[in-house]
Amino acid sequence: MDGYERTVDRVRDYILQFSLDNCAFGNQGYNRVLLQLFGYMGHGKSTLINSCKYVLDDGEYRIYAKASASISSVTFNRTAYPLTNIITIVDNRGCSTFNAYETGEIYAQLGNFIPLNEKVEWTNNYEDMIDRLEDSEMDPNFTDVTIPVFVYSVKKGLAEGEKKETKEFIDNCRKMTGVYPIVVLTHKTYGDFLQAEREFQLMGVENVIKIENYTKEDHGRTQGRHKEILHFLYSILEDVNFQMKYKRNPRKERVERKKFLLKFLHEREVNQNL
Ligand SMILES: Nc1nc2c(ncn2[C@@H]2O[C@H](COP(=O)(O)OP(=O)(O)OP(=O)(O)O)[C@@H](O)[C@H]2O)c(=O)[nH]1
Ligand SMILES: [Mg+2]
Repeated sequence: MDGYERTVDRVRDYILQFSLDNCAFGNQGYNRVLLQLFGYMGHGKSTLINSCKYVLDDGEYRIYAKASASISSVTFNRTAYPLTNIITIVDNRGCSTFNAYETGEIYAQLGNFIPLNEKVEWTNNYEDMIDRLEDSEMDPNFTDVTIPVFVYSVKKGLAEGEKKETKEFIDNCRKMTGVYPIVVLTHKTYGDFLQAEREFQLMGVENVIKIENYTKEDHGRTQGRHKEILHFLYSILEDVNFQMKYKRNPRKERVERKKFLLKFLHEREVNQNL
């Protein structure tokens, strides 16, 4: 076994065996790490899930999350895929833009106010949203450490209009979850990933991962691609370890998130009626 294989196997084992119980103060009431994907349509969210499964399972390439080249959305449901006993990755419907319809829904998802495995609708209806928030109190979820993951293909490059909405969105994701989203740049050999990385760093993003996904058409294992995917998951767990070094209060965090969300929805409603 050469040095590379040893490293890959070691990192994979670390990820597979990761447990929140081993964090500085134990699990503090959390029992799952939830990687919540979002991004524009067709940028490689579903494909990223298949890449993660491929690398972690170390078997045949299988399609778990349906992915294809299309000008319209492929994914409409928010589906959860367990990667390990602790880590679950959640596919999402792609946004066409990041306006208040889409972002409101995503903030609610990030705060765990919306159940998993349901169809995602972008709605601007204030009463509907408030109803759903109230429903979520029936069975409140405050046991997930949620990590937002923004998937962006470098094929296109960020347009000026997109930069502004993306920056605002990234800031709000942080308010909603306490962490900056991790940015995963896909199609890295199809555009200027250095430029894209810089733009996201200027928006405050601390962790930008550059990958070339394994796809249905091209999934011949390469050392570089394996390492990139493992690095993505490993760096998330590093971040989780860091956050869990401090005392947390899951119930209180949920209340803070709810306040933020209610304020956002209220402001959105007011602006709409101007
Ligand atoms: N070459 C290459 N192709 C990719 C990469 N990531 C995704 N693709 C391809 O891009 C197309 C769209 O990928 P999806 O994973 O369906 O994108 P999505 O973000 O899930 O799209 P929606 O569900 O519609 O929002 C598919 O044909 C993928 O095979 C990548 O890193 N490199
Ligand atoms: Mg998809």
